[in-house]
Amino acid sequence: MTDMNNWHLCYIGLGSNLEDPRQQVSSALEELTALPQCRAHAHSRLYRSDPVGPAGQPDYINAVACFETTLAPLALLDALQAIEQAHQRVRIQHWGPRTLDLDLLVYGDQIIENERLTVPHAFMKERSFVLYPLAELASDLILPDNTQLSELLKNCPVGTLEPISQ
Ligand code: ROI
Repeated sequence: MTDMNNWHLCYIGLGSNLEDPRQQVSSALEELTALPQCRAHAHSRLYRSDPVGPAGQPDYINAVACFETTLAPLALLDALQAIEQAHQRVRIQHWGPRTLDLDLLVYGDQIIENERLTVPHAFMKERSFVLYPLAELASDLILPDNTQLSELLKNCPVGTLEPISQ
């Protein structure tokens, strides 16, 4: 389904900790720019982050991308999942290691809750590996529930998160 006259500003979180994570995230960033009905704006630096979830898995590489799209939310989700599949996504256990995760964090000012999609993303408010890259792109972002990104950052220590690219 499309909405050709309406461009929606979106933020996508990228994460990988398997199969050359840096390369996974870099090439996914390029693939996002090539999606139909999307115009890419910017992406954050790449970050190295300690895993959230079961211990003993490799470190993650994370980033956030920003673009506009005329794709409806579920059509965008399909497109993101097609990219994940193309990376032969492996997800062995819940909250375990994965080849590539693409999370729709924010879709304009919409609040979406259905069986496939929760937007804004359910855990983004407490995850440094989402909030700090996001703040690079939109430090004054206000979520649809009126939460300010700057307030979320105050409650979310940067910890060991570190940028690894310019
Ligand atoms: N941990 C980090 N650091 N980065 C991620 O992208 C990430 N993604 C996940 C879980 C398994 C929750 N942990 C993560 O899905």
